[in-house]
Amino acid sequence: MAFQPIVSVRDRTITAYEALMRSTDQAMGRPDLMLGAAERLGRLDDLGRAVRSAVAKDASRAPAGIRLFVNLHAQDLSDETLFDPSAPLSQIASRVVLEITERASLDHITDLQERIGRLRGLGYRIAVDDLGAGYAGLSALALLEPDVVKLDMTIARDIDASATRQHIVRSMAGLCTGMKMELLAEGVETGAERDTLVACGCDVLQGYHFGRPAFGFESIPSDRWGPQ
Ligand code: G
Ligand code: MN
Repeated sequence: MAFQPIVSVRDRTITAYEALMRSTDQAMGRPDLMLGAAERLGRLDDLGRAVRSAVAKDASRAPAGIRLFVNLHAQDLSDETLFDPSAPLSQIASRVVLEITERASLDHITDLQERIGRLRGLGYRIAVDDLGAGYAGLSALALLEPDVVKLDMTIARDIDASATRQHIVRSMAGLCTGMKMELLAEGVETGAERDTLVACGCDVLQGYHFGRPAFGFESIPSDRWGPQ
């Protein structure tokens, strides 16, 4: 697994890392290629279990008190091992935020809300990933009542030059405050994007500007935080 930092700009601290699967196999260079192969081979459950075990193992090396964000495939929600209290990741559930992407179809999952409730019962928190990229964005909020909302990186891109996207983030920040959800913007690549997002009320950020996914828990270069 590679890990990418998630930061609070106001506090100038790393609050979490997102775990991202990586393969050394040239043909499997990107997660979507690995997921596609697993899907074709009928082995999505095996891949999901391997990812969750690997994260649980790496977590012992993560800085204390730091949360870990772990991506779920929609099909993982139908795998009983995800809900097993003795599974490796369940042991550290209180430190884990499970990301559910609205791009993955959640429609065909029976008892979705009951399943999410069971995950919360184990201590997991829930994030909606890539909000704003798919077709069902806001309905995913109503369906999952997530603890964390991750705005798709298309929202952050050049936001300093887009009054419209600034309005969207301000509105989302208000909505998230009202619903007691944490708002996070992904794909932050420049200082201008960082400063604009913070000014719009989104202080928890992730992106190449702060750190690329790396094999290990890397720190943030001190020049990335911007003006005090
Ligand atoms: O779907 P999800 O949000 O989990 O995808 C995260 C992906 O985005 C990872 O593969 C990661 O390498 C990539 N990523 C992370 N930060 C940035 C960024 O600042 N810019 C771009 N273009 N990609 C990023
Ligand atoms: Mn993600």
